[in-house]
Amino acid sequence: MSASNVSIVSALRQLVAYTQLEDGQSQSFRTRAYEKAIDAIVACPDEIGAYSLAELKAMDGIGDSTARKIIEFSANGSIGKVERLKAKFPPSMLDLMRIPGLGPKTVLALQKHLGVTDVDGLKTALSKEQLRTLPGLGIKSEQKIAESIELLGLHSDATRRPIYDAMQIARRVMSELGRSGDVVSMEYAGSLRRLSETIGDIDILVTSDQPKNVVAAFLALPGVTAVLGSGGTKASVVIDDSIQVDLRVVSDEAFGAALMYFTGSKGHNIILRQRSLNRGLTLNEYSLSSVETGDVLAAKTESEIYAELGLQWITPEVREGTSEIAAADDGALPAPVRVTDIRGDLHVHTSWSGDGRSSLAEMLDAVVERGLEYVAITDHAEDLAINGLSRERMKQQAEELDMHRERLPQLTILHGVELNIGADGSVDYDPDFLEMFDVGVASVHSHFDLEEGAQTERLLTALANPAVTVLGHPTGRKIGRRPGIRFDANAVFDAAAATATALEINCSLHRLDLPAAMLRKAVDVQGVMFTISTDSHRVAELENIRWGVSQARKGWVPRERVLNSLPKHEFLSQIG
Ligand code: DGT
Ligand code: CA
Ligand code: CA
Ligand code: ZN
Repeated sequence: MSASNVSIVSALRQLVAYTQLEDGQSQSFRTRAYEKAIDAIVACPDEIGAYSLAELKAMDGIGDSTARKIIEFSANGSIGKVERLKAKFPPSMLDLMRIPGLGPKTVLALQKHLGVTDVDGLKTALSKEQLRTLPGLGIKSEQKIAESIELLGLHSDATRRPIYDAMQIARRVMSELGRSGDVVSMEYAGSLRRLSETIGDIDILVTSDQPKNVVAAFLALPGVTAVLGSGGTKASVVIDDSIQVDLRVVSDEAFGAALMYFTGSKGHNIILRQRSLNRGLTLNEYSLSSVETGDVLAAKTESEIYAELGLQWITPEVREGTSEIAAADDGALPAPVRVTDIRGDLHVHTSWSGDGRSSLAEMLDAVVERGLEYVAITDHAEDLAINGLSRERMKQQAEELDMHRERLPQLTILHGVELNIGADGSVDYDPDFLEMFDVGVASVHSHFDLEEGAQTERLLTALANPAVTVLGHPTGRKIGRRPGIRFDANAVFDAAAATATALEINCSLHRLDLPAAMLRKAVDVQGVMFTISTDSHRVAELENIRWGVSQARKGWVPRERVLNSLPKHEFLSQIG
């Protein structure tokens, strides 16, 4: 079986990183050649793993040396050059390169002069004030690096990966493994299925009557950099030196029981097992069965097992072992929001603003294709230095939208704008100009370091602005990269209710903002409404709606509190 495009691309990305280390610089003619090849492969609709050397070289953007490395990877699942460099530079040095302020040159110097090759070593060196002794570094850069580490949360647990990264790898592994003919069904479980923000390891569950073949295919996947263990029905590997993936193969009859067990959380499982015992039943990864007779009551699906325990099916996102089982018992767990409940997307960018990748027409067509009833086009307002639209451009966009309204009568197209909340809570343009918009999504894109009181005031001012319909990605966090602003949540949620401003649940896996714990608080404030919007910058990102829906579930948000689940006329009268 040849390697898929996604695997080839991630192998080339690794090659880029190691080449940067080898060269001690971020860019060289070699890294540029690899990156050009990556772009070419990403844009290529064919599976290039099956191409010959000549066919690869004939592709625009792929040169001789890169083509040879792709052939090597397709044949061996690894690239010799990368393997050689790994012997010199431990993979943990790549983690160091991800820390803002640490380029390849500094990471090399850390190894050469201090013997530091990982985050723990770096922290020790920082505490001994050794970085300032390195060539080209000083006290200032030492402080900067210490701050970066602090912000990234690397001090707490460097081994967990942001969900975005883990999801990419899980989907890649599953698409590769699915190509083996022996897989009947497949699902990711564990913290990934519960939509945790960071992932310790990826758990993948497969049903098959040929478990040995599935395990063999798993061990041979491209991108496997270590095998931690394997047996007849399970195996653990490391992918891209980056994250552990655990595989379990079970029979199709036991899929539900196994999926429940490996989804966890551990706390959820413990409470359910106790509940089973109280009823004379035993629950494990194979089945729910009678203690006395051993008869199997349920095993095939999760719903049957929950039903036998007198419970409604509990959506994985809330299985944290807190109060979800008690709530389900009382019928107090909200019915989970579904992707099909969403009738409109209220945060969509186009190539009108500099960071949008799809045209307005492409976006609108894709929205229609997805069966939405309404959409708000919300390109960036003028204060966002690189991407924002001037007043003139906004007026032009309004005219163009009229054209599309004629072209697409089945879709209600709203003219929106993504406003920037300034340090003082003010937004772009002036009140008269703002009146032209149907929807204003106001977001924090700057001044992340103000103290809590100032951030609260800032948000309260924005919420009080009549042009603001929705507070976009309210904390501004980027999971694993930026902690987001701190504010008095009670004050902000009360104000959201009082001003009828909806709180966004941003669907990007980098953001998932509001975070789940804050959603649960906001749900408790009567009158607060939510929007689930993709913040798409290209057509493909409209798909991300599923993550926002999942995040809403994790925050116990009831369907009727989701503004963009309302039928069109009701929705329009609400945003009036
Ligand atoms: P992670 O990997 O740290 O992000 O979090 P999880 O929840 O994916 O944890 P993991 O991979 O260790 O285990 C996956 C699931 O398997 C876990 O959520 C529940 C189940 N599980 C694992 N070990 C145990 C155990 O000792 N007892 C019980 N009841 N369940 C377990
Ligand atoms: Ca896990
Ligand atoms: Ca695991
Ligand atoms: Zn946006």
